Amino acid sequence: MTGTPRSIEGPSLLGRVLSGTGGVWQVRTSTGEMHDASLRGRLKLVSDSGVKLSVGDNVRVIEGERGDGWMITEILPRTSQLARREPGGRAGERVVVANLDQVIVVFAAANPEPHPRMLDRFLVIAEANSLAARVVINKTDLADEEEIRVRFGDYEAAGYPLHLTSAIRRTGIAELHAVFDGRTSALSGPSGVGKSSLMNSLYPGLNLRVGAISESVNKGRHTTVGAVMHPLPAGGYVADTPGLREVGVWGLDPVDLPDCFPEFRPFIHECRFGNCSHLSEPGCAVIAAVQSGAVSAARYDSYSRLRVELEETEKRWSK
Ligand SMILES: Nc1nc2c(ncn2[C@@H]2O[C@H](COP(=O)(O)OP(=O)(O)OP(=O)(O)O)[C@@H](O)[C@H]2O)c(=O)[nH]1
Ligand SMILES: [Mg+2]
Ligand SMILES: [Zn+2]
Repeated sequence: MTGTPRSIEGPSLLGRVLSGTGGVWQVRTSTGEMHDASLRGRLKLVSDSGVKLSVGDNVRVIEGERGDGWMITEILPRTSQLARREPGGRAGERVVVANLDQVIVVFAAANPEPHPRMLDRFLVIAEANSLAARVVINKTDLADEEEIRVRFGDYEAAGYPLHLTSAIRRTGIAELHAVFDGRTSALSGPSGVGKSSLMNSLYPGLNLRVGAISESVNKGRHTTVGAVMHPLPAGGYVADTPGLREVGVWGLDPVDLPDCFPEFRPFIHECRFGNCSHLSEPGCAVIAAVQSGAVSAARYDSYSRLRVELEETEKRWSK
């Protein structure tokens, strides 16, 4: 519709925003070059009325004249986003990464001990943003494979692809190429589970920092460190998304929570009451499904805890 905007600066290039630091954005152009770019003044005005630039955005950039540096002149429409609702109801949302194809949630089979209730929170964030999600259990060298499969069987039953890997033994790594290559993925999971190690064994050139360093660096900081996207050699990107931890702060509307548990979906419209919270109402089809074993009691336990938490948050916000 708009075509390539022409101006005295010359034609624009398409690019992807990989990170942002204090008003300067690192943009990778379609030709593979990296440029530091700032938002053109006119776009800043537009962004006040809603569209805020985010890591992952596809943009047009031009090189300014007289050594002005590179400028972002246009933000292209998004196909998806990972966003949190801001406190204060309708005040808007903060986009953490734009144009994601999937969320990969990594947990360790041991060290740190996996908490499935925490895994559920990561998956809820993916579902709330309508993003496909997968589960990777790393450090399989530290536990028995059969036990791991039983332990995480609820996720396969709920429809999430489950991958078992050991970054150290390099098992299960090759099949991850089919998962990451050519797509934009957000990597999430607790600290120390081996996310960086996995990426390094998949893509040796990536050289992500492994070990406790990244954690200690982030410890004293109160500002949320933004997402950073890494281009992959076979095409695609992987985004490191710090802060993807506490589902409460994502500000989900409690009534949207049941739909964030895919295995509940066949039941949530079968309850006696249309506005059933699936916590304690008579004639609740979700509770009946838990009792019959059709839905995992552990996953339902996560649901009920989160539901209560989100109702509390909602009350605090509306004050
Ligand atoms: N036994 C075993 N140890 C692993 C494996 N993968 C990673 N580790 C170790 O686990 C520790 C943490 O690995 P990282 O890759 O830094 O973990 P991370 O998830 O990136 O952690 P953060 O960046 O803090 O979020 C390191 O000491 C790794 O050597 C594995 O498959 N098996
Ligand atoms: Mg790491
Ligand atoms: Zn119900």
